Amino acid sequence: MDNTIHTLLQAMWEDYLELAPDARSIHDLFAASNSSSSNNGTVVNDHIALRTYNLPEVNLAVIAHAFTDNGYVEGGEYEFPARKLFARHFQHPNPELPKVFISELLVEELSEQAQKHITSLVNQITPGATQSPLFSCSGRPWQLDTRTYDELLAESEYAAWVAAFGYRANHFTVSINHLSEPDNIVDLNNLLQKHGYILNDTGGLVKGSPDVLLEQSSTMAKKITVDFTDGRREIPGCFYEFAKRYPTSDGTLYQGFVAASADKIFTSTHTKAE
Ligand code: OOG
Ligand code: NI
Repeated sequence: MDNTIHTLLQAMWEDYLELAPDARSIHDLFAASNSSSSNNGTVVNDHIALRTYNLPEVNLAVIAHAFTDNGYVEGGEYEFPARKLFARHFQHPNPELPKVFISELLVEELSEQAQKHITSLVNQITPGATQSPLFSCSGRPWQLDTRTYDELLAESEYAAWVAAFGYRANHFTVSINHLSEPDNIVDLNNLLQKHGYILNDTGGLVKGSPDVLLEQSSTMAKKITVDFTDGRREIPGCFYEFAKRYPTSDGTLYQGFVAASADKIFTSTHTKAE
């Protein structure tokens, strides 16, 4: 495997474990149930996701660079008008590497006040910092106070999440296709709930269907302690997703995403029910 991308993905996984307190135990639950299969205890990661603002310094294309410089190519594009988001996915010719889903907030569609807040966050980034190959797991490159966070939150949960957490994977995704058991998403959701994990139920636990070639579910991000310039708060961090892909007409598994399902996965980091 390409060394640079391997290093980046490993660093992203380690950073993610800090912000998703349930991730290690969920990973180990599936690693254990897979240990007798040909996968030998490995949990295959279907994709990771990153979030950003569409300002030129940090937009989707800037964040994608670390991946496209290492062999990733652009896949589908997705629009979320109600959330004021645009996204693309990237995939690697090596099928063992996870897909990367990157979204950006259309900042010009927010209020003047929110635009000012976001511009002043982005202006704090050290020039050149985004060029670092590890920028995608560097966390928050700006200072943030609770008033700014609250004002952004009132307009956009996504805007506030990026302000609080910055640049890192907001989720990793267990590939159900590579599990020996459970082999279907309903049994997997039941198993997770039996172990006490809280799942995202926006629009039902299962997003998508075999008809759209992709079924997904996710945990709700647990609250973690975050430092602000004026104190600490408990706010939702990162979550875990589960995906089962179905074959297209040529017999290979569908590799894209489904906007209507993605729209519901975004709520996994929300502070309020939608
Ligand atoms: C991405 C939500 C969409 C998927 O797999 O459809 C998604 C996000 O929450 O940043 O992950
Ligand atoms: Ni996802």
